[in-house]
Amino acid sequence: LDISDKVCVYPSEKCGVLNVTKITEHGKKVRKNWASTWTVLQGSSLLFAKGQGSGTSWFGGNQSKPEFTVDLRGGSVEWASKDKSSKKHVIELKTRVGTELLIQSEIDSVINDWFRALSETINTHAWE
Ligand code: I3S
Repeated sequence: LDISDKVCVYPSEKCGVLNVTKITEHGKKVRKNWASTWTVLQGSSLLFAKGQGSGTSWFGGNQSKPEFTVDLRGGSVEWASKDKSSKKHVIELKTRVGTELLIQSEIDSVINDWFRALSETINTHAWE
C-alpha cells in the first residue's frame, strides 16, 4: 500500500500527501528536511506522518500515532516568500509556540485548497 492510497478516516477531515519541512522550532532555526508527508487536518490540529515506515496504518484508525502534531490555534499561514524556498506553491505555517513549517505541493489546486482550509481553521479558532 502506497502512502497516496491512504484514505481519510472521517469525512470531516481534510487529508493528503504534501511535502513538508520544519524550518524553525521554538523560535530556533532548524535544518530543512523536506519529506513527503501524510497530512491530516483534524479540528484545530494538523497531524503529520512520514511516508517511510508508517506502513499501512493511518491515524484516526487505531494503528498508529501521528509523528508530529501542530496546534493551529493562534497560528498564521501565508504564501512563503522566495527566500524561504526555491520551490513553487509553498505555504509558510507559523504556530503560537514558534514552530515554522513549509508545506508544498506541485499541484496548484491541492496547495490552494490547503491554504484555504488552514486559513479558515486558524480564523475559526482564533479566539480559543
Ligand atoms: O533554504 P535552503 O537551505 O537553501 O534549503 C535547501 C536545503 O535544505 C537543501 O538541502 P541541504 O541541507 O543538503 O543543503 C534541500 O535539498 C533543498 O530542498 C532546500 O531548498 P528548497 O529551496 O528546496 O526549499
